Amino acid sequence: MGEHLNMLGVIEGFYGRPWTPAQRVRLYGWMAAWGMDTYLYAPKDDPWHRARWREPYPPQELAVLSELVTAARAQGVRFVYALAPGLDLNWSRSQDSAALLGKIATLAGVGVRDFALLFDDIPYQADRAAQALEQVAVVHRVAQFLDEHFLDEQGVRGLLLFCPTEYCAERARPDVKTSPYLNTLGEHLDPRVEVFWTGPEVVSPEISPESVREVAQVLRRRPLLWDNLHASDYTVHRLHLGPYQGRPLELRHEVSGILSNPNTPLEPNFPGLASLADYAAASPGWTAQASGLRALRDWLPQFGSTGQFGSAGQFGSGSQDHATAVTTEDLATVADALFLPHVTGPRAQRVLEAALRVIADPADQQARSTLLSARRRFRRVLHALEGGVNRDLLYDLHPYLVDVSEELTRLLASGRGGRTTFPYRGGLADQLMTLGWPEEKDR
Ligand code: GDL
Repeated sequence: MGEHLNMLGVIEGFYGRPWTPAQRVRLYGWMAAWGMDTYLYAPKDDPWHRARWREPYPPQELAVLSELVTAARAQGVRFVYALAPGLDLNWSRSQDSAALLGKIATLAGVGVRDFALLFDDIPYQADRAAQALEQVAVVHRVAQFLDEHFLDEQGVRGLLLFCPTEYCAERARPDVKTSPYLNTLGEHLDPRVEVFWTGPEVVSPEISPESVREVAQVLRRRPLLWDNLHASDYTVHRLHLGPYQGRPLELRHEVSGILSNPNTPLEPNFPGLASLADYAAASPGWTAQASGLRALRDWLPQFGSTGQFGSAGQFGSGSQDHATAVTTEDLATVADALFLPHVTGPRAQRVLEAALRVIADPADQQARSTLLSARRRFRRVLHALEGGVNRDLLYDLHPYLVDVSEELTRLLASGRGGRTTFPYRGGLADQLMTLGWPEEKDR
């Protein structure tokens, strides 16, 4: 993980469909290979994690968690269980504190030793300093409870992580430096408790060392980065396959660790997470672009291009038709199209420019061939997956690969007697998306 960070790993912390137990175990395998050491269990829509946090897990669900703790440990990955009681916790009610400690005790009972308390995305109280003090009281009560009952053999307490309600600069009022909420936390929260921070924004295109130093001063500790760079739960239009970008290497000295809260579908997280691990261990001269390409090269076997078919048996010969073998350049074209939240990659930009030229002049052969070549690459990736063994990856990428191919087909047909207008596909959200961008029409 490199000498800079105390913690490196993955948060299952998005809204929507949680990963399956099998997917999580698969993730732990990747993490072990990449030297990542921490997995935070915090799927927003596990009802027992957040909406119905007071209720105990049904035995079957608890058994699943217990197996995951063991599976993570077997790979050298620390399983941190997060509880998110903030939507309706009333700390002055003894029933609520009993429910909260009861929940922690149940998880500790199946082997969890590391916990997190999350207070993101909850209503603000009018008095934010008072809200911070109440959250501190909750965290300290849990810390005391763990100290009393669940120390390890060396008498050491596990990790206690905390996600504040002002978890990025854009949420701080009036600003990071003078926020009563953040200053209260800094002053009162046990210094051993790690505090999450997502950067200047919820999804931060860039995070500067200076911005983190500023919040570290207020919090009186280096924050733990909860990085939403690759998260996709706020849109169905994109996945994020780009590298870990927009974070200078020096940032590693300013944070206590980095945990990525990535794309909702698991499989497409391979390149982004591989690149994060690469960043964590990087030496000067490292570039995100080269890291992204390395990650895509490592991802290639999942597309059936390195003979795994033969050994897998199921699909016969292993002599995959050479013409359909996926290349790193094919994956780079797909990754550039589904790059990062605020930017597409250079290959996608070239396709977009060619598309504009084809619209202006349907006879522009050079532009047409750029579109045809891009479509060939998208289709090659799709066909390899269709015939491949990684069905989850096919299912996860299928809608995106088809979407781009279809649009390219439409553009190539335009001005050639082909059908130039399709019924609007995207429903209301897509139509709304074209509206109301007075300054950034081409976003
Ligand atoms: C958030 C949520 C997170 C979500 C992400 C992206 C934090 C601390 N909380 O605000 O659960 O996945 O945005 O939508 O980031």
